[in-house]
Order: sequence, then structure tokens, then C-alpha cells
Amino acid sequence: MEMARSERVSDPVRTDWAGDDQQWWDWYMTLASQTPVESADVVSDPERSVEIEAPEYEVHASLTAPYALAEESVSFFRRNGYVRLRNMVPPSVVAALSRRVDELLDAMHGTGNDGRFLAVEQVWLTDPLVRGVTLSRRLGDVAAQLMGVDGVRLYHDNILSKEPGCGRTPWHRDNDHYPLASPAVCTSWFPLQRIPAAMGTLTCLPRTSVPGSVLKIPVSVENSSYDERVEAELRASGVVPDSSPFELGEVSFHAADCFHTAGPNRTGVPRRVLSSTYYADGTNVIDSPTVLSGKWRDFLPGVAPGTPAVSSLNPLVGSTAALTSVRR
Ligand SMILES: O=C(O)CCC(=O)C(=O)O
Repeated sequence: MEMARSERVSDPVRTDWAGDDQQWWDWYMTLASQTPVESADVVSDPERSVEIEAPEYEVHASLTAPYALAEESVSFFRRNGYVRLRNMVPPSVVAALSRRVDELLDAMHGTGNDGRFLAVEQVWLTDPLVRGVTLSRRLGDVAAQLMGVDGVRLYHDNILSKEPGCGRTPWHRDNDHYPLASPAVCTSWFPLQRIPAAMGTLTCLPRTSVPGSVLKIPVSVENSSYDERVEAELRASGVVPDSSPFELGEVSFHAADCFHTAGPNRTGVPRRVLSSTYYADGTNVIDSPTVLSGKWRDFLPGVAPGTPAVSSLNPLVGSTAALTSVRR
């Protein structure tokens, strides 16, 4: 009997990622079109922050306090699919987190990583300071409020370091990555230093500006063609994404359907962020996760495709209840 095509040919998309998480990122960055960063392109380093580091108790206290989310921020997020929130944490807290993240990256990846994109996943499981961010009501409640859901669970957290000389992050939407069957999924992107445009700032395309032609481009896991085609369509449409710099203490949230990229790091300083992804309580895992979903089974241990996305690694982090009283 003739075998079905799916039995004969292994589908490069509908398969689990076989390597580890860092290998996934190393591969994923090859899906971005790159212009080599020439030394003449390298810009002068951004001013180093000289903030005094907050002690641990202050880091925890600042992240436990609710954030006064403005109505305009909620409507901006719902219209555009992302929002940036200033003064989410004081500079001294960023400084304390930044030092801890430097230590964690150094322990895991050592030095001499110019040109690479480094990741450390599930940091909340081992580091109490980072756990204070990932599981904070301050981030979790804001995620719930922006998405308009009663409660959110954690999908995963990670440290993302775009080292000096590292190229672009490919254009993508996270809902092509996360195996979560809900539009109510969002990621907080928490810079650990100021991020000028030349350092590879997160660049989001407002929902209202997405040309219809971009939505029709098929995702490729073979090469950088998807990234190139998205870039070309945006250029042809004259659409300008938001690549403004980040201030110290500013945190952005982007929805899973938000098209985003990040530029190359043309400075001599690593661009480091903490990123955590939250989803609405009650969400299921999709029926067919793909290679783009990376190590999703590590983030949802024991959870089968098509069943509720709940495990011991997906605590409830935030809810809308707490915020209504502190709205501006
Ligand atoms: O940090 C980057 O360059 C990309 C991050 C990203 O794509 C995300 O947080 O969804």
C-alpha cells in the first residue's frame, strides 16, 4: 500500500526541535537577512549607566507594587498590538538586575561571544532576583489588563543578549512560535540598560499599519526569505515601524500577533533584556506545534498538544482585579 506523503517525507516545520534552546536561537538568527556589521558602521558606545544598585529587598518591593496603568496605554496596546511603559521600574532596580544577568550569562556562556545572540531560558526556576521579575504582579497584572483577561499564566522567561556585532533578529510574529491556541498571549521585554537604536532596539509594527500583502507571505524555516519578503513589502508600502530607543526603566509588551524585529547591535556593549511571556488562563496547547516552537515541551512539561496549557511551570502570575483600583 502506498504510504501517505506525511509518512515518507519528514516535514521540516511540523516537527519538534531536537537541539537545546541556545542551538535553537543560533539557528533562528540565521532566518534573518543580514548586512555584515562593518567596523566603520560601529557607533560609539552608549553612555554607561552609573546608577547605584538597589538592594534585593528593594527590587522585590518595587516589583510587588502595582503599576498605575493608564487607560491610553491599554487602548494603545489594543489598537497597535504593543505598548511601551515608562518608569515601570526605578533605574537602581534595573542596575541590580543588570549585574545579576551579567553574572548569569558569564556563568553560562563565558566571554568572547561577539556577534552572537545568547539566551538563558527559565531563569525564574533558579534565580530568586529574576524570579521576582518574571512572577511579579507588576508585570503579570499589566499583561492581564492589556489583554483584558481575568488571569495570566507564565509560558517562559528568558535572558536575551544581543552581543556586540550581532545582526538583525528576523521579522516574526510570536504566534508562529508559541504553541498556544489563544490570541491572548503577550511578552514583556524589559531592557537592562538604555537601548539606543544602534544597539538593536525592539522594533514593532503597529497592527493598523500591517499591509495585507505581508499577511500572505508564507513563513520559511529554510532560509531568510520570509524576513526579506516582509522587509521588502514594508519598504514598498512606505510603512515605518516603531524603533524608538528605550529609556532606563521602560518596559514594552507585545501581543503574539505583533510583527516585530530588532536591528543589529552596532555598539560595543551587549544589549541585554529580560523577556517573559504570559497567556490567558484557560488556553490550550495547539494541536500541531512546529519546529518554530523550539523547546516548548520544557516550558509545558507533560502537556500534550490540544490539551490545557497548565503544568507546575505555568503559575498564575497576574490578574485584572488588582489593577482597577490603581488606574490613572
Ligand atoms: O530581543 C530580540 O531581539 C527579539 C525578541 C523577541 O522577538 C521577542 O521577545 O519576542
